[in-house]
Amino acid sequence: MEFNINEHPHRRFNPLLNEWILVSPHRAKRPWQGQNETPSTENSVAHDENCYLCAGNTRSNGEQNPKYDACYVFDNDFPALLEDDITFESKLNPLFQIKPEKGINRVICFSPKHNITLAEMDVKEIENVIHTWKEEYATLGSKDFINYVQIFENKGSVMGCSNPHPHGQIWAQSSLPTQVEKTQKSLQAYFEKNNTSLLEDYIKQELVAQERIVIENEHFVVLVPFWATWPFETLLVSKRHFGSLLGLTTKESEALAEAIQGITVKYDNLFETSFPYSAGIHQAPTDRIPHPEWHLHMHFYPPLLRSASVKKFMVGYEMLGEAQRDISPEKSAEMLRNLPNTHYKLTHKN
Ligand code: H2U
Repeated sequence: MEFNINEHPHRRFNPLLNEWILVSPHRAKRPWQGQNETPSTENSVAHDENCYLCAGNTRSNGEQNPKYDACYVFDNDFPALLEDDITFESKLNPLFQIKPEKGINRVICFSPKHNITLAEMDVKEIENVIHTWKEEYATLGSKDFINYVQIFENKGSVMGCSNPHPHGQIWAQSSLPTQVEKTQKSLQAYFEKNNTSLLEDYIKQELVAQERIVIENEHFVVLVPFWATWPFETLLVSKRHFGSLLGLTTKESEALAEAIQGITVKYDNLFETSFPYSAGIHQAPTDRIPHPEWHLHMHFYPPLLRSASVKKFMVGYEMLGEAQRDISPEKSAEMLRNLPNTHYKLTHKN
């Protein structure tokens, strides 16, 4: 039998994380009698008096939000990291390693409107979110104890999001977190060997192949990566090689907003639901060392597999062996690419 990439089980290599994943494209048709998620219900009110993120409301610690009219950022009232200086005596034992970690956690409300998400915001509003991310990256990253700034969004209760109000988080810290350190090592090794950016070389080949591209505009590409783990995972990459949000030109900020709007609209249109995901930006560390190997990109990791209520579980083999996917990245890309670019709520209104 000859190998058929759409039929036969195979493994693919993820050059960013330096690990393999198992692809079982023939398995997407299997019956499902397991858990069904409850698709998110619509929030009809633009201002919810019980929401701790809405403008003018009181948060759970008693502080009051200002009557903001665009983005609003505040220090997380329940931070995972603390800024305190602590003395620590390192006792070297390779099996019991410990290292104190300093950092700052921030919450960013994307809009005062409680009942929308990035998918329903216009390009100008998303550009404003990007501008806020950029400012936070610059301010937090300039602190001497902050060497990395992770910007991300958990969307939907299935992804652990605590509140439907459109918001994201920022965790800034003194160490490179594990996923970022792995990415950094891969980007660096590639750059040292080839003197080019791994992601620039990768998207050039993807643009020729045209098999996994979902959206392309003048400055950004959104694709289902060759090595995608989650069924509808996408990677958003700048065409030009630069390391962080600080490198964005005005035109590129606009193109990034368009790309974010484009992919989030397609996601919502896939199952005509507010599509859950965890998404975040990977960019250069802020450790005051030049990082020519870094290339700005954004990951979208959505959990849904075959409908608004059936998610992919990363359990058993994935926990003990390696990540596995059922639908091929090429099929997912085709499905996303063929979806309308107008949000289904707007289409249904007309
Ligand atoms: P998630 O929905 O992704 O959990 O993000 C919401 C964050 O908001 C969460 O980290 C913080 C939580 O600690 N939060 C506050 O800082 N103040 C509040 O009044 C409630 C929630």
